[in-house]
Amino acid sequence: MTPHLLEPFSVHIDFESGLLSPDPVVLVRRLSSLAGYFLQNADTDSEVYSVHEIRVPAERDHLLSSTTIVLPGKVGDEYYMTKGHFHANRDRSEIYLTLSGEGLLVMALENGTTVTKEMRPGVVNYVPGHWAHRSVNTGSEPLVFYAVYIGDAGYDYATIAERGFPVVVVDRDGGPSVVPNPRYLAP
Ligand code: S6P
Ligand code: ZN
Repeated sequence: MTPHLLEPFSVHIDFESGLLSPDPVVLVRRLSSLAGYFLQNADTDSEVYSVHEIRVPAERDHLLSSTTIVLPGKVGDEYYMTKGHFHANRDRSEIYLTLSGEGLLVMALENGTTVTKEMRPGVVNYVPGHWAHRSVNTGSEPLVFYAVYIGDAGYDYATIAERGFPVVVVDRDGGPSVVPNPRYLAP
């Protein structure tokens, strides 16, 4: 397919809030849309995170990018986090640049191998293809990061929804601890 020929454009990102202007596509995830992702059930429908995506066609020749704002909070002792996904086109890689807040980026291969990296302002995390990725806010302020990914990366949420991640990030004595996920279904 011939890629769309776009006009060059610019977007402003507020590094503190993660908000974009002009006119991003905004997706808000609340606890009700994350049922089954946390070990415990939530008794509210609070917002957990939002994604603010720059409008570009989802094609191989373009770079999609977005900010994600993960709010501070916990369900039980588990920190607020994104759903997490593999890319539908598994080999598509991605870059995360943290703009504010602090957290952990949990990455896992389908065979269960897991790597966890710190997210803090100024840190670039490289997520190679084939690694599922989930961002966890371990701080008391919003975790804000900018992600850039190959336009046709796509999303496979189903594998994580069914199997979970091999580890979960929980509050132990006031700080984050990465522990095995008792509900993980190994391949
Ligand atoms: C897209 C990229 C991010 C996430 C966002 C929300 O490839 O990894 O923009 O979509 O951080 O996470 P999730 O797992 O709900 O899509
Ligand atoms: Zn991704």
